Amino acid sequence: PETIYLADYTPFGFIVDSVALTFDLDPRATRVTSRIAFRRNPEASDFDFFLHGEQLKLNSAKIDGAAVSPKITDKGLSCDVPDTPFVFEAEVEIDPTGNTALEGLYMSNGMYCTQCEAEGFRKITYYPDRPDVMATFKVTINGPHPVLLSNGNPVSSSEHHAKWYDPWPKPAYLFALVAGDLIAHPGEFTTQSGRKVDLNLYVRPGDEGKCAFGMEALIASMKWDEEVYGREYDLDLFNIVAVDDFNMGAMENKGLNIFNSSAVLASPETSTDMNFERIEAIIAHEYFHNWTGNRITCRDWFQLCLKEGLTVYRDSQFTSDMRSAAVKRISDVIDLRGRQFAEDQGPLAHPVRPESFQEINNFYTATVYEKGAEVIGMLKTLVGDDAYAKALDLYFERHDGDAATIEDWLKVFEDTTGRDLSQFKRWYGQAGTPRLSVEEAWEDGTLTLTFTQHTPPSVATPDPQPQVIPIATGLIGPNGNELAETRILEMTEARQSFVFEGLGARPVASILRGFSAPVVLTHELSDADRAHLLAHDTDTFNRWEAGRTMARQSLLAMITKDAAPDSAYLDGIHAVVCDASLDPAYRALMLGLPSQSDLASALHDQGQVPDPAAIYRAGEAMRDAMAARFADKAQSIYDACKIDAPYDPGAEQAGKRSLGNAMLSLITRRTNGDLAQAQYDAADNMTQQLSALACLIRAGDGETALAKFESQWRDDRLVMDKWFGLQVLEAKPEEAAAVADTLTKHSDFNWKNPNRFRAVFGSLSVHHAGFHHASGDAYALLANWLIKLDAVNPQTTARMCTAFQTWKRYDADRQAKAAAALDRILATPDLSPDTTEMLTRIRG
Ligand code: HT7
Ligand code: ZN
Repeated sequence: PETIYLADYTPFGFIVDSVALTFDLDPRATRVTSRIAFRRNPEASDFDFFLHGEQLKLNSAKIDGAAVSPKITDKGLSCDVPDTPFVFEAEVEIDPTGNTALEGLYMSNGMYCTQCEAEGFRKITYYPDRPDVMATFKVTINGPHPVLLSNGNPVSSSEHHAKWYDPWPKPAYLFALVAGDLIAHPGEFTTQSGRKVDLNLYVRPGDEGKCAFGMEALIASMKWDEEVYGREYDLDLFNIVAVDDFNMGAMENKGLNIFNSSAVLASPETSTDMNFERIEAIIAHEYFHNWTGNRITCRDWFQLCLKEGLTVYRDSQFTSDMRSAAVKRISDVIDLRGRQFAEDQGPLAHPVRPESFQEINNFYTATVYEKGAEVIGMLKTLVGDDAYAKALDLYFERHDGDAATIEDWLKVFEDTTGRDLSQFKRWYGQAGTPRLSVEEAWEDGTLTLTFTQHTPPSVATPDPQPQVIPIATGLIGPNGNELAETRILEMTEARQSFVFEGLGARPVASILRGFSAPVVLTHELSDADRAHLLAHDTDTFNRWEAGRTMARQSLLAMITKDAAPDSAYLDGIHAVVCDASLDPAYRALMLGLPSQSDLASALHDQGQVPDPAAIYRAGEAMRDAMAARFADKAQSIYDACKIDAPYDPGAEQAGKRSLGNAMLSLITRRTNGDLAQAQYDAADNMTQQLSALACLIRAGDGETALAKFESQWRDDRLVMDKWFGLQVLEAKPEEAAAVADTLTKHSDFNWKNPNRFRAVFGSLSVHHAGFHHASGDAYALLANWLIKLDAVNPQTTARMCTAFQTWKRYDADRQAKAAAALDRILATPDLSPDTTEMLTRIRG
């Protein structure tokens, strides 16, 4: 496969003035007729005419009405064209039913839908399928379906016929078409300037009852973007469609967002509180792309973080405003450490803006998205809220309609603040997670903090240079009082000191408040000082972090030294969790432990070989100790979390359910499954039903409830995904692979559906002790299924390969088994380029 480099960017030789497409839909032979107006691009120097096109049957091609015979390869079409403006026309035939890769135009449960990002449009017709080619699209759809949708505003429609026009120039990756027998859940929004926008959420018959929440989330997002970013919606219509077969969460096509049904459909009976929160965030994310991604798009795919990092940052601000900012920040950091830090530590490490790739689909990563968002958060911390707002206003004003770059983005900050951001730019260009350590010196009322930063070299960045690190720091006095306002220490050197003067007694420093930079911090503190922060830190993140650090240190000592669980940690979190004045959701988070893979990563960082079984045992022992420590209060906290009101997915009720369910888990561990069974039987919502079911499985009493659950929910595919996933997640490590294997034989295991495949194998790959079990059974099983899936859906296969990204951390025996699995996949004839690239990088 060809490697593409950022440094090689050149503009396309032609400007596209307009595109007109006609679709004559047929499940096996859809005809796509295109009429594209081109003229030479004055900024280009190469005028060779090449249009991308893959898996297309060309029926005819014309230039200015005269038939031409272009040269066709498996990548596209080229032909001689005039120097003057010209119209290219083509008629191609495509096979939506045969398109199991779910890129381009495909069928899902009898409906037609599209997925064009990143390079799917070339499977629809011949076109310059690159994000810097923007054009207006006119689309005609002919087909025997009640609903025929495309981007923009409707022009006309009659039975079996619809015309659409999108006045906003867009790249082809934002094109969308949907056709089917769908039901609309309507809504309405009036913009701040008084324009009425019609909203619809289209679903398959039977799903009408799961639309209300998505529609409310959309309206809330539209309002928030006006209020916080001054961004107004710009068409008369905004449509969302739910699709069952989808490779990712959702897609921001202009005016016609397409969603994985798991990312939009919700009801209290079938969706958990976490599902509701995720749906709200994804709807917001896709909606926010209308400005950050669509109106201002990316010049090339190396700039992906320009739209994704910013849009993730915006959706996290939205969730913080809609729910609890403290809980959102902690959840985001847990996720970042679990996914992005792992990526940065292994063979897939790459900068937020990569410099080369083979298959762009493999770069929709935690680094581009989540670290990309962290970089924006740091920028805002450094320049301040007002300057951030001014810079964003300038960004929208200066680049509306552009295909922009990270340089453009940073320039608006430089121009509004006068700052030189050349060193800050390293956050975009260097891979790896900086390690930040701090030493303290105390003398005569002066505290000196000396920081050292070091980023481990990687293949992507062999010689990392010091980065700008904003370190939000506070000081907690001996009485637990805050001694000064949080200060942002701006670290730019490899080693740098900061001084706090005029202090009375020696304070405890609260460093990296709010997780102000995506780094691994080492701050040696005495146990008493750490406990002091857990008891008193006014920064909600660092208070939680103190508990988490104590948990990690205790677990590591349990794993490596056979130590007992740290009683100071247990007492510390007991005090916080029993403090009824705190938000229940925050208290529930306090009860979480570092994940087993986080512990493996910490051991690896210390130069040790992690033993997944020992890590698992330590986690179990710690949970037993927690159950014992909370024996006095668990039942009363559980009772206090009961809700005497109809189900509401908002933060307040969700927080209570989260704490109540954490208590249920501790109670079940110490006693038996009776309380869980009672909750299961009484549950009128999925959050409580599913967590009771998990407790029952863990207690060894799950069989009857699992069967009951299956017969209750057999016809609901999203709930059945939970049923499949939970059994793997809750399996004993030695049984996880066998449980997954058995589930693949279930008649409802439709492996071609990405959600169902992920329910089983995504769960297996995050089951740390199960996936890395010494038998190697999980490695072998996943390899078998990845080989099978690759022939059908390379994109989802390639993403699932990340399960193996940490394989070199483990012992020689496990490594040999993982290597054998990887080699077996790599030896598969006709393995897709997507999977080949991922596995070649992972195998190393
Ligand atoms: N911009 C989208 C990313 C995407 C995608 C979505 C669905 C299927 C395939 C896809 N390839 C890339 C989603 C987002 O970040 O909003
Ligand atoms: Zn996005």
